Amino acid sequence: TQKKPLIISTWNHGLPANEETWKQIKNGKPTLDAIESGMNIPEGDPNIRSVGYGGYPDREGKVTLDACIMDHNSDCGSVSFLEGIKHPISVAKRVLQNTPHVMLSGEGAFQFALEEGFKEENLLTPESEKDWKKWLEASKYKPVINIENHDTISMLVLDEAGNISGGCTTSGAAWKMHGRVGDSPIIGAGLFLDNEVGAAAATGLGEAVIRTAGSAMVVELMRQGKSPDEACKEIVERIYDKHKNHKDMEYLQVGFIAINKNGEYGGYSLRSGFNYAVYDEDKGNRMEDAQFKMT
Ligand code: SD4
Repeated sequence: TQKKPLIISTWNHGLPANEETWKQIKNGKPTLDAIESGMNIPEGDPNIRSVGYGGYPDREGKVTLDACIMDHNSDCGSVSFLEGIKHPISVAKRVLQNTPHVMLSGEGAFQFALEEGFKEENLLTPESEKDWKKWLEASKYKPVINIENHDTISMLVLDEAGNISGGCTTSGAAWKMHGRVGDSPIIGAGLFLDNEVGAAAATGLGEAVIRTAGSAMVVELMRQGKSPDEACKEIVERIYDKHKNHKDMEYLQVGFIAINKNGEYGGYSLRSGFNYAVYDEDKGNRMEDAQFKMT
């Protein structure tokens, strides 16, 4: 079986992202550029309310974005709490390539984006503004589980050279506090990889993923010999144990995807309803359902 390349992305919006990334890899584009182009699709789609343009705003009506990208050399770039820029994954890639740093945040990330030639845009669509005004009537923060089968898009790639890279992009939790940063831009939480072992990425309630260093742990479990499925399951079990008496439990959902160096992949979530898009030579681009702990 031909196991390379292999692309795996979270949720339904992973399908068009995988499609574009696959095409670019096959055309010989650098893997990071291919990841960027794939993830730009859900970022730019106003109907995807959990990523980029059209994403749900925070409680002040501001759309603030988190994203990161990481390559096989363990180089990474990340932006958090970024406003006014449609494609945070692209800014994250520039942080990786054009700065001595890993992470830029807020106003500084925005200024950097402008210097890199990105243009300021209003990311709050009329639909999201309407939903925000409706939310304001009660102003209750209660994250929705498996938000319309979207949430964060995380993508992991084993490329034709056998190298591993990945990315993650989101508008974060709807109606979050202004300034809230989730797991998605945090290397080790929303995304982690070690080119000698494999890669993992998360979706769901970022707070729970940060508390447990989720993606980094999945990679370490694979290093110890666990399969991607087993490693994702073990960290989800751990997150459940840590949260079963926690105030977040009521709306807690987390899901992980993982790949290893041998081209094996897997995923696991706390609650049912999590699926991911997988693209390989054998079976093409398709959705697969993750195993889960509870409904
Ligand atoms: C985050 N994992 O920021 C992301 C996506 C999300 O509820 O909105 N979760 O926590």
